[in-house]
Amino acid sequence: MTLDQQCLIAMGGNLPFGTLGPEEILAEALVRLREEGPEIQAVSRFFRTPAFPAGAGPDFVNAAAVLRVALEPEAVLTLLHRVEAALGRKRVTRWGERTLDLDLIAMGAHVLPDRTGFEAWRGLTPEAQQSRAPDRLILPHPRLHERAFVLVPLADVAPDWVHPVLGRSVQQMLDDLPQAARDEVEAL
Ligand code: PH2
Ligand code: MG
Ligand code: MG
Repeated sequence: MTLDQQCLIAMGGNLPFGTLGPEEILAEALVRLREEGPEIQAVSRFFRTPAFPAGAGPDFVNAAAVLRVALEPEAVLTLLHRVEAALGRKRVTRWGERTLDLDLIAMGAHVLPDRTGFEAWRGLTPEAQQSRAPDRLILPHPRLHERAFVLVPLADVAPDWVHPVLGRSVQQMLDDLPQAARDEVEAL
């Protein structure tokens, strides 16, 4: 694995932490990330998005960032988890409410664990997605191309990044989504 990768990060949260609201938590997360070492090359606007699945809780604030790091993917994940924990993240329920979620969406054109593993996770039915979580890092994130709350912020910072398996750019994947899904993502 080559080092010095461009990492795409999705950021989100829908619960306060102490006196900080979701927007302030995301801003603080960027400060902490910078302190952890990565160069932050770009940060998107912040967006208000309805919780997915619908009715799962308060609206989220979502954003995206491009980091440059000389780390293995697992080490990037550890770093992201450290910043989440510092800002009140408790891992209780999957897809539940949270103060801060930092997801590693992609590292360059790497596919982890490999194409077959990626395709197995991408192909899960919605029911299986609810009940099964991968126990290892899958890259690119297997749901990224389905989610306006990921793609709209990413289009601010990396519209031309091409998905190494699907062969479509962020902007193309976003254009593939229904207009109604894109309209739900509102810049703050
Ligand atoms: N993250 C989730 C589950 N649902 N919904 C929105 N709108 N934004 C998110 O970031 C989000 C979500 C799991 O990480
Ligand atoms: Mg997430
Ligand atoms: Mg996460």
